[in-house]
Amino acid sequence: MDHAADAHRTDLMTITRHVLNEQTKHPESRGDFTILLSHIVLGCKFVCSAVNKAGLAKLIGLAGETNVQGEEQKKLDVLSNEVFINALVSSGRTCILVSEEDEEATFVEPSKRGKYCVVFDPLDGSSNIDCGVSIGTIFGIYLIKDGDEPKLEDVLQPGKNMLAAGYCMYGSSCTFVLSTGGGVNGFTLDPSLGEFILTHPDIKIPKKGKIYSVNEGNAKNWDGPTAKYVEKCKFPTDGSASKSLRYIGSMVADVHRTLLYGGVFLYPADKKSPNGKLRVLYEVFPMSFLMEQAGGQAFTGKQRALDLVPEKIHDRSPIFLGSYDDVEEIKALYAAEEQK
Ligand code: AFP
Repeated sequence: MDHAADAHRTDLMTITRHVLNEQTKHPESRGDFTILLSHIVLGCKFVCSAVNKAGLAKLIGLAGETNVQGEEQKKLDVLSNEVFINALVSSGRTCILVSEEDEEATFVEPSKRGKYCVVFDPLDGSSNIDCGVSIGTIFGIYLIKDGDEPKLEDVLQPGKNMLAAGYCMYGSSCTFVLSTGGGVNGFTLDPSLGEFILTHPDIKIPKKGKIYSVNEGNAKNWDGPTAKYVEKCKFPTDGSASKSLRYIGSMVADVHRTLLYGGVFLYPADKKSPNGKLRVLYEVFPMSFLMEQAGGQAFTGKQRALDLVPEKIHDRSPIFLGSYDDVEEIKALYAAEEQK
């Protein structure tokens, strides 16, 4: 038996080890962020297990339906929200939580409060659950601005103030992608160990991609620059090859592919939805943060996405994110439109 090789195989960079390593770069750190993150990771493992068992456990279905035992069943997105709220509150490190599922922000009771604000979508892409398409959890973390008393303004900060952002994708494997502001790392859940292992260190998005990702069914309502860009993807005039279209309709899956393969993901404004569809705090900001950290860009059609200042917790914004050069092209089309 080759013990040396075995030892090497067990020298795994788990997510906890990775975050503890990062923590040593901040001597003033007392480990609060590490504790918060371990609670988020636990929530993701729980949701991953629930998603995997969904068909069997009959977790899928309308909230309020009853199962054979006469117990009330919960929809997966409702269950996931409860999982994350509980995990975040019990970490003792949070003060305000904003969830896609809850109309109002949750202010953590004083005895359990910490200094972090977490914005999250517990199960994004949930309309895809019934057909087994990849779905995910998206989150962003802010530090409370000042003082001890948390206020709504603490979560109405521009995305560039986020300390960390990430997502967990529940797909053919369970993948956790995280940035704490020093690049992007990807971890894959080893189900036999119950641990996320570093499998994609220092992810960098290709500078230019061959894929565009958009719901083309909305094309008749698009503005000029979006329509021109998609036309260029299909019928390039500079002699380059046409881009491929890939659209899952589940943001985590579409953004994950964009991050790894390059290209652009867009959910633009249109005549029916002048602010687009995606939510600023827990969709646009975390994904824009990751894109920039991976060397890409994120643009709203008017400005850098991370410069936006949300007015309300569920605000929406158009978004174009992905490879640096591809987003640069989109920016040029919007700039040309402005000059008309
Ligand atoms: P659901 O959570 O309702 O499935 O919406 C998913 C989502 O918010 C995001 O994950 C997708 O990128 C986007 O909506 C897809 O929207 P369209 O169905 O309008 O293309």
